[in-house]
Amino acid sequence: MTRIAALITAGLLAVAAPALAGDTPAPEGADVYFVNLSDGATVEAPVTVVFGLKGMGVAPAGTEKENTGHHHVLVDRPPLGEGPDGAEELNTSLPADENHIHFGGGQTQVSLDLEPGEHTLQLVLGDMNHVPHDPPVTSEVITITVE
Ligand SMILES: [Cu+2]
Repeated sequence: MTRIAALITAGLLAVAAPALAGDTPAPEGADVYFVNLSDGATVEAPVTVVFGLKGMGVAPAGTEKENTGHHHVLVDRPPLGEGPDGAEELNTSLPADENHIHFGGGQTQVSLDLEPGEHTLQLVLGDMNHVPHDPPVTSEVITITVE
């Protein structure tokens, strides 16, 4: 490949990448929030977490429908956009592991069996492909203490 062809290919990739993900729009005023927990709360395990959503609807993962998404709980990790991959994670499917719990069935609450101690929680809405919306619909990060 010539140098010029390589540059053109790289340019095309750079232009194409953002369109592949993170481009599901969220309506103005959309918000996700903790219904039953507040920052600094002390609770007992298992911890019931109820997800609140306004301005959008809940739909199972894989559902292509405007202004919908499914819930995720981020546990004990930096706020979305400040993880190891930085802002890149705003355009990427959320991983599925103990720090990123998906509710692809459209669930609106969970009972978390957290170890005693301090934990941080954040709610993040994801689109049909588990990618945050544009702009991302996220709650504040709360810190709770599990007794
Ligand atoms: Cu998901």
